[in-house]
Amino acid sequence: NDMLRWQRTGFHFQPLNNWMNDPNAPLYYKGWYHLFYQYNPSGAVWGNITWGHAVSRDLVRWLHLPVALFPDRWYDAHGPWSGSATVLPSSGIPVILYTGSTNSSSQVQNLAVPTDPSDPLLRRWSKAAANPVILPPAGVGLYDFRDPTTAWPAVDGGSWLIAIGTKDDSAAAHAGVALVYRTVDFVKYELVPGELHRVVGTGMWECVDFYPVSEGAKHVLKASLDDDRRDYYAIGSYDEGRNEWVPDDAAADVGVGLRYDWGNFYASKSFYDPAKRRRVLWGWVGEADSEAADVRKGWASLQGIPRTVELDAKTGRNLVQWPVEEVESLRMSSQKFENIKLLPGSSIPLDVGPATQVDMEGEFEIDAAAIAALMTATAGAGYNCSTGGGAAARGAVGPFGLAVLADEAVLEKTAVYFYVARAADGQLATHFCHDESRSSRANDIVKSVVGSEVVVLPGEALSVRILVSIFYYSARISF
Ligand code: DQQ
Repeated sequence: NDMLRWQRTGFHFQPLNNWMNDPNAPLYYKGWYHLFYQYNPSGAVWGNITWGHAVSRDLVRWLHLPVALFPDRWYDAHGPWSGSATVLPSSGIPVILYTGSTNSSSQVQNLAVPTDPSDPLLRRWSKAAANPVILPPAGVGLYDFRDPTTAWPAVDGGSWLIAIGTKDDSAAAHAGVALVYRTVDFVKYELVPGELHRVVGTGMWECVDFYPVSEGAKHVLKASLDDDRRDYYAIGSYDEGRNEWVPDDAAADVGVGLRYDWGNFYASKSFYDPAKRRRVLWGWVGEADSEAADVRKGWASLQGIPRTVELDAKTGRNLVQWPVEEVESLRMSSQKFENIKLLPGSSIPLDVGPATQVDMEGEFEIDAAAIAALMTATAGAGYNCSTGGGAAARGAVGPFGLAVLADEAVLEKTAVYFYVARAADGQLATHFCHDESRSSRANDIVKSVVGSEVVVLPGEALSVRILVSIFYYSARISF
């Protein structure tokens, strides 16, 4: 157990100990990136929620700071829950809006401002005397009204708009809904008539995120679906005058279409980084192993390495994400393996030597003859990562890729692979999947085989980037 307690991961952000969930209010201030997060200071399970706080110069190396928000008022007695920051252009100072789970567990929105804006580390926060600043409006469930977004400036040039997620269970709609509020001073708010968007059947929308891409030509709407604990986004057009966002493709609407990630990745939140003029995305990576194991090791969850996110110029229909470039500053040595020929059924060990963290880039070219043969074979019913038999089920062109975190005997391995198949329409479709079914020999772990189709243009090589974070033992953890 002592050994377990000292286990840490690399790459990803984690507090020194205990439980963490959603990323909150990411922001950039006076040369520092700030990350807040839902944090239980006294255990490795969800509860006693506060806002943990850490800062970084480069989004990679973090300095842990004291808890920023405690549940010390009636309006957040059961926890300062998730929220977002908005940096006001007039003063350059951020404000935070967060959900309070009140002393009766209803959900209200609260305002907090820096106590000392001259402190670049923003260590102390003052809760507004006017709190709570937003109560659930008529018709909205007291327990279904949470996670305010970052504000965006309205076209009137004077007011701000924010979105808040809820659900509508009337008339069996079970709809996820995003409502919009207008404010001038972040103290008084007005519900904007109508709804930004709703999708029937998707249930409660947690941690809504809403942001422009492609210089504002399109807007991304993201919701975290409480029902299935997954993040879904969609690309669409925003009309402020009508208070409406409409998806480009109704069949790929929020909650039914695109996902940021097929692994554990929930309650994500983005922010605009003015220093590098990019949008950066954070997401909570929950544990796949048991609560008992979390308690034994003394901590639970990570924030996945932050990603830059932008509209995929190639397709215009989806986002592309990449680990922030600063991650590359962690590279200490490198090795190249070239011209490796992968034959059917073969597996080739790559000796990367001893390392606790590995950042791999791979590129695959498929033998033209194999593709030609695939095209002349009878078209199948298509392929699906989750039902395709995983990394062990061999097809004509796939699975091929990388097996990481393998032990000497390859009894354990995590396979990350491509699979090229003919879709039902006869066209080639490339799938990118990962298979956790042999990622550990422990039997109390959720092991998934997941992935999706990826767009590949003719002549494009298949490239993959994998950050492997190997558990290491920390010599000392200070509390
Ligand atoms: N986690 C927070 C809520 C949010 C949920 C509570 C999402 O504000 O809806 O810890 O994981």
